[in-house]
Amino acid sequence: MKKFAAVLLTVLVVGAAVPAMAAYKSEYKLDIVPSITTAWGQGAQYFADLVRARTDGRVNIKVYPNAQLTTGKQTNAFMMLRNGAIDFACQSSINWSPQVVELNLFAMPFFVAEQPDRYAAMDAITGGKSGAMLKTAVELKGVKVLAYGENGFRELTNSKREIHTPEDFKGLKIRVVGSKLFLDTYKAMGANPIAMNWSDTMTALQQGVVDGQENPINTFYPVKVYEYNKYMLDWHCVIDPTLFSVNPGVWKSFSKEDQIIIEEAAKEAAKFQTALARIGLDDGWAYDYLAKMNKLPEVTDWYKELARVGMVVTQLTPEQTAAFAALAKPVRDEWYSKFPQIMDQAAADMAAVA
Ligand code: X2X
Repeated sequence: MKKFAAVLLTVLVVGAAVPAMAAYKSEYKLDIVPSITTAWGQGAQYFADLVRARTDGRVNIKVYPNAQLTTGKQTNAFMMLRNGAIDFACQSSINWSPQVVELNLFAMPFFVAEQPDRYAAMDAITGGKSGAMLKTAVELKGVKVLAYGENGFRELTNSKREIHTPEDFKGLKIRVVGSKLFLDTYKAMGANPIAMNWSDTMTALQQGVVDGQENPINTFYPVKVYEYNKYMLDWHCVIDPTLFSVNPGVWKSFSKEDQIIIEEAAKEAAKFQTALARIGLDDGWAYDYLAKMNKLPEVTDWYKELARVGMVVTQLTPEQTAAFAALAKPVRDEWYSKFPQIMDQAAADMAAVA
């Protein structure tokens, strides 16, 4: 009886100290675009698993792959997350760039790629002042950001030929995400870009509606793009981070304790995802990091693996890259004027580690 009274007292005291909180949902929906088997998907799943384990199941996040929650319309994800139709997301900067113009920064052609160490440059942005400014830009539009993960540097694949010069681009129909900057860039470089959802892309490649697509190796390899596209241009033209994020109302409904757990889990999962996105491409820390976690993926040497599945990988000389960059320059100049402060800060952040 004494014990019961003590418990009751604790409940009353603790109850009085904690403001009334909305009940937790039985499931929180997390949106991603590609399959679970990608680095992107693995990182998102790891986040959900960490949160479930560390909250003793209080916060049950379910990952919905293949853009199920947006019925394929990946560029609607930001609006749906903001209005609460989606609770959590791990989303590419590209898919949010129609709503948050500053996120186009990562898709500026060769902006990150032209740095001496492209991965260090990326980390300098996401971990630096410009990354904080971008986070603020997203939050002002109504979505809470938990961490930056990574989809990766985007390489171009096609079914027709090796590409060395803009001339080789002529007439190639390239699927791009529904983002104006991608359409502008590919047009300027001489290709024929077609905006399309990722969910429709495999069929389009299969039926020859498009000749090619651009995505990180980690994202296109699991869905076997190499069965339709033999050629890959390894030019690292642009990169996209992912943003681990949550609807602000959902966020506020969590206890302080759970918020701390969720934020920490997002940071760890984002790092895991980034390692998976880079392993075999940037062999430094990613390999050691994943080995230590006992989570090395099957493929740890992408160039060997792409050759094994029959892809011809083309790398450009600096002069050849410069020819593409020169054509894309007017596009970069035009888009720079839409968010010059963040561009300047990102350039400074990258220069500091160059
Ligand atoms: O649609 C794409 O190309 C993908 C999967 O990379 C994104 O969602 C940005």
